[in-house]
Amino acid sequence: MVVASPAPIQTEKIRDIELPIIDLLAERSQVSKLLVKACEEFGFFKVINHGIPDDTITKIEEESFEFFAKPASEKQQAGPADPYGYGSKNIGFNGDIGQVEYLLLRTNPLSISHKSKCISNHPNKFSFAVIGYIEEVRKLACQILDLIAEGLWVPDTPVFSRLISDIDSDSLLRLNHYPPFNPKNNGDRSATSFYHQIGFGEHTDPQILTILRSNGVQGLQISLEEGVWVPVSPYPTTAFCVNVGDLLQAMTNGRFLSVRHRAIVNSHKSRLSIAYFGAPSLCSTISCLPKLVTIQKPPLYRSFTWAEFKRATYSRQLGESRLNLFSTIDDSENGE
Ligand code: GA4
Repeated sequence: MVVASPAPIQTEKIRDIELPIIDLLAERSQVSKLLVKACEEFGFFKVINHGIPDDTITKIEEESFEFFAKPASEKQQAGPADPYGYGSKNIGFNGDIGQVEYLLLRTNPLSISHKSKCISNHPNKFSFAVIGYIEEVRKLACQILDLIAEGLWVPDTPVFSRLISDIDSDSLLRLNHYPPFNPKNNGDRSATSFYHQIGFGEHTDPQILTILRSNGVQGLQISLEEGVWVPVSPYPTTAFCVNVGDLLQAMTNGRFLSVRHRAIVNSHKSRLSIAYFGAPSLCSTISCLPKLVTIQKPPLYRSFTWAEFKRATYSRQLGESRLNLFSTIDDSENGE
């Protein structure tokens, strides 16, 4: 969910914290343990030695910058975001306002080849860079999910990765461009806009796992405690930032945290972030893993399909009907 207006900065606390940095080349059982701990304590962590070639990252970054550098009228040809395609300022269909422009794409290669015709003057080059990146990042997401399953001692190791490897997976790729923001040039000196400018309002990611790459410019903040925002350092710049999504929180029966986060615009530099959202197919049923349900820890969530949950999350933002998929079993039995 994205919240429309952020609380003024005076009432917010900004605290520094170091997210765990996990070396994927370290000893396997050690890596699994560290991943589980990070998902439980922070819902966010960074991975290094991830094996994604520099060239794959450079190519997609170059294509992204080339697109965002185009005149507005040309970029509009890839929009409006329906929700896929080019969007500017509006997040979601008619959601809240953020100082961001973006391209939201399905990860299906056919869809990318098709969409790239209105995105780039060299569509083959663009789709080659994007498809290549998605393939690498999806493999990384699967590797992390398998390690997490091992760390949880779940007997069926591919229980999470299978969902995002599905041919009909609803995974997404989002290229975000946050232009620099100069407070002096901003006529509106209200408390919020004077001190910081929201690029993307606070929300949790509804999918399973998000893999984020940024161009070394600070902007991401996470909130582990109500009203306390923690800036995530962009270092090491070679790392990928990974976060637990709502579905992984539900599947782990609340053991893992899907943490609220937001993006702040930097006053000096353009920030580019590339987010891969690993999701199951729309018809997949999501349930708490039996291994994580005990008498002491009864299921916190009822089973639901990704389509149901996605619709509820998106429509909540539009202010439409609210399906309470995160209601407890007790609540639903009480008809609440
Ligand atoms: C947050 C994660 C992904 O960026 C996203 C976003 C989506 C959108 O931009 O269309 C949402 C947001 C995200 C959650 C609440 C709804 C939907 C904007 C919004 C207001 C692509 C996603 O899947 O959910």
